[in-house]
Amino acid sequence: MDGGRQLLRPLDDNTRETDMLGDTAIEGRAYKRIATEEAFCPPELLERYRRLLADNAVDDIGFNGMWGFYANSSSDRCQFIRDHLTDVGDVRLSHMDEAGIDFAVLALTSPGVQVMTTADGTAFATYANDWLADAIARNPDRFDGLAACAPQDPVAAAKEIERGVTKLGLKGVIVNSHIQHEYLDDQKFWAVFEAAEALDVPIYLHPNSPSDGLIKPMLGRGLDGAIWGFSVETGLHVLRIIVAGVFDRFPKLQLVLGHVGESLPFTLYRLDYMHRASAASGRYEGMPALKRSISDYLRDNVHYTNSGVAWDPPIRFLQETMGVDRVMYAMDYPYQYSVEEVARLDAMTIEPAAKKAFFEDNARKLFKLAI
Ligand code: 1DF
Ligand code: MN
Repeated sequence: MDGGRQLLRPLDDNTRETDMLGDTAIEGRAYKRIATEEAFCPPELLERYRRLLADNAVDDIGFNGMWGFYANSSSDRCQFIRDHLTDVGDVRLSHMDEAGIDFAVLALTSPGVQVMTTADGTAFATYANDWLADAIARNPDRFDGLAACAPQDPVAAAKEIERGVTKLGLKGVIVNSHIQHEYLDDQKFWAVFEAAEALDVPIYLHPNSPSDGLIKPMLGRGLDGAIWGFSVETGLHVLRIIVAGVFDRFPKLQLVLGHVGESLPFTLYRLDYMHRASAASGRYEGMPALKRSISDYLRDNVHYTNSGVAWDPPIRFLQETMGVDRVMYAMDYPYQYSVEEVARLDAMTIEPAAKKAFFEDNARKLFKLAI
């Protein structure tokens, strides 16, 4: 029994009739729609993944499972993903038009170059950023993008971030979570944070499959992917970064988390309580006392997108806990291309100003978009 109250259910609850669809023209709309977690893949990357898989060259259970599927399966889903990841031209633009997406911030699909050798990853990041800059130059009124980098060589990664931002005009950095089972809280990677903070651009900490130490119990029930494992991996990654004291060292640094904060906002109270208790007791060498609480860093050093979640209760909760000015729209194209989800989000029960902040203003400000 629900005590007479109508309980909220995802998917079916706020399904609206198709008359909600079709609000795609910009004229007369109260806001532009800027989508901020939109994946692409140069055909050459797909080829590289196929070769790495055939050679069994990557020591990463998650990569081999995920890209063994996406690169080679003939299922409709995989065909669709491959065709649309590699297109940054007419088909993508027509899908954006169909869904009423005015502008997309593009990022190299997960795990990008992070599974390659250090030399190959460093070289490929440069290639991918040039490829992306070309795509943006062909449609500058529709696309901007984030710079890929290979944190395997943190100093080279920092240089590529600088080139991407200052020479190519890219608007931030994409890191697809773990780097060959290592995490950015390790000080050897901090040149990446230093570059992003100095250039005043955000780092989108996008999911990857869980690292080998984390993935095994997820595999037997298919829970390693975007359904759940991605959030466990990426939520863990951002907590490692916070707990290590990265934001005490880089107080102006901004990260972006998708998927309504990879479920972390719901646990804020307990994170703060237990962090305070554990840090004060000196229980863990790797958990030093910090200047502020975990929720402070999550509120002041992280922006959020709804990517993959077209449901207003968690989005409203995120706005309530993190601030209306920190929550942005993302579709997660082509992994979750859904015109109907745009209508659901248009119909959210939030103030018009908060809706405009969500769809348009926050992304423009954070990524310093010229549109
Ligand atoms: C999936 C989703 C795969 C996302 C991704 O990278 C990815 C998926 C290979 O649905 O399997 O980036 N995503 O961001 O939601
Ligand atoms: Mn994504």
